Amino acid sequence: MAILPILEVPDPRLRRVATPVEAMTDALGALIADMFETMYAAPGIGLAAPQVDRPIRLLVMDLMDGPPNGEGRATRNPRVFINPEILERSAELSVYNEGCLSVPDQYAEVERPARVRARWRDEHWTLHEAELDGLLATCLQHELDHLNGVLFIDRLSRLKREMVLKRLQKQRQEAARRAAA
Ligand code: K1U
Ligand code: ZN
Repeated sequence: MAILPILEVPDPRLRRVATPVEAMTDALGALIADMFETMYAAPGIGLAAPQVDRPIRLLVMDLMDGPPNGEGRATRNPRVFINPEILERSAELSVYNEGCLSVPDQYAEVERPARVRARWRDEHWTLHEAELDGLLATCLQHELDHLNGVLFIDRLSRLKREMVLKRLQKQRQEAARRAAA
């Protein structure tokens, strides 16, 4: 297993539209394992294959909403989505303060449909169809955007997007200054 480098804005590779996955293979299984290791190390709750420079329609997620362990704490609940599609979106919207591993340490409120009906395959190539809500719906929409070359900052007003990118630039400059000192 390996931790993969995560592409960051403004890398043009984040803007590619990803291609469908044809079949489950050993190589795909190895990529899924690497993506989970990368996501947990970041840390994050989701990761799309284009973020690690694999422009295919695959994403992984873990909202740590598994059954509580003996101490009553949340446990890992890894989920794999291959070729995910959104079939229906609710008219009702919800707002979540989203982050993105490709826009490091920047958070902003994004409005999206509160519920979606989605279809996807898992790592056993089993087909699923379900209505999702809450953070699962928000995170799936965020990750599916990555498969279409869209970032959460594209869904902000121009003013808010510029503020986020300016903050990121400042943070990068400070990190470079500290590294040079
Ligand atoms: O796609 C990504 O870049 C991952 C992103 C997923 C996401 C977060 C919030 C709303 C929608 C989608 C992240 O995981 S950002 C980091 C984050 O949210 C987090 C990190 C540590 C603990 C808990 C959350
Ligand atoms: Zn993201």
